[in-house]
Amino acid sequence: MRLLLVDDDELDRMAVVRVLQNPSLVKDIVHANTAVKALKLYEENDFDIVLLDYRLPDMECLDVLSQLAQHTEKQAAVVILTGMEDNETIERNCIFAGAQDFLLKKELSERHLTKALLHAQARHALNNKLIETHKRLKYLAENDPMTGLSNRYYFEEHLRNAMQRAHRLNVQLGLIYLDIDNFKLVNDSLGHDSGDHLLKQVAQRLQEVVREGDIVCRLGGDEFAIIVPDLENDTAIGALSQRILEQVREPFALNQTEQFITCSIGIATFPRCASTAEDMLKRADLAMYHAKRAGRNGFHF
Ligand code: GH3
Repeated sequence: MRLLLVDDDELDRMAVVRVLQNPSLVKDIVHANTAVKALKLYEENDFDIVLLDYRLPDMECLDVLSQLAQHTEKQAAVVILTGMEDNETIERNCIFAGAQDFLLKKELSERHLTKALLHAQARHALNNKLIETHKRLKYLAENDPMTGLSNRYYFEEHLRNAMQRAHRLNVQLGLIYLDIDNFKLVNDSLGHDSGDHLLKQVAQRLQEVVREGDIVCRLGGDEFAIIVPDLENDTAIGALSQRILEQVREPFALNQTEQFITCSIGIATFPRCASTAEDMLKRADLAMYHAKRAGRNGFHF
């Protein structure tokens, strides 16, 4: 274990070292006598455990904890050391702020310290597992497993936020609604697996054609949407739609043959077309329907 020992009192640090070195609990101990030094060392190194004195001369303990917690890539467990007896509230606050355990300095025996370090590590491992699980669930909730694009749930959330932002900054926002033409024919003639493969390739091309910051989503089936924040004008979104039509018209490799498809696009812009996300989607959907009625393979506002 690599340990960062943070305490401004040298005698207290020595007491910890004596206990730690006795049963060789920890191989490597790095000392810091201020919070600033500790945070710098933490940033530049990898530690398994941080033993942090509750009272430091240059920063509040809770602030140190919150800065440590910002390094989400780090794995260290944090144990607070305190000389204070009446510590219930402080202990609770520290645990909420990210510390894994809390230890009274007067209880600094080999047995207590070993137990605290083991507890801290076990709790930290559990926390990391929870964080990983949460990340995974969030990814599954927001993404389409087949294409890897954002899904409808994420799309609706993001469109709402993007419209609020556009309103705040007084800028325009564009929404492109895209539906592949006669996609059922692909499934019917080449099979569902080839249809899936084609959808994945379309998704990839859409990602390649948009600007950084544009959000491409699969709404479901053969329907896609693109949120275009900071839209300059109607010409810009018309030009993007034209580029998409051209990219989708390029041949796709399927079953060792080249397949040609087209798509229809509906466009809505904020604030001109609608004031809510639901209405924006309806307007873009309606415009797409007009593009289909106009003969497909085109876009419509
Ligand atoms: P139109 O130009 O009028 O939109 O014709 P279309 O054939 O595309 O009509 P429609 O949108 O009704 O058909 C979509 C088809 O997409 C029907 C459905 O079976 C198929 N589909 C939906 N989801 C998937 C999927 O995940 N994979 C595959 N391969 N096909 C799907």
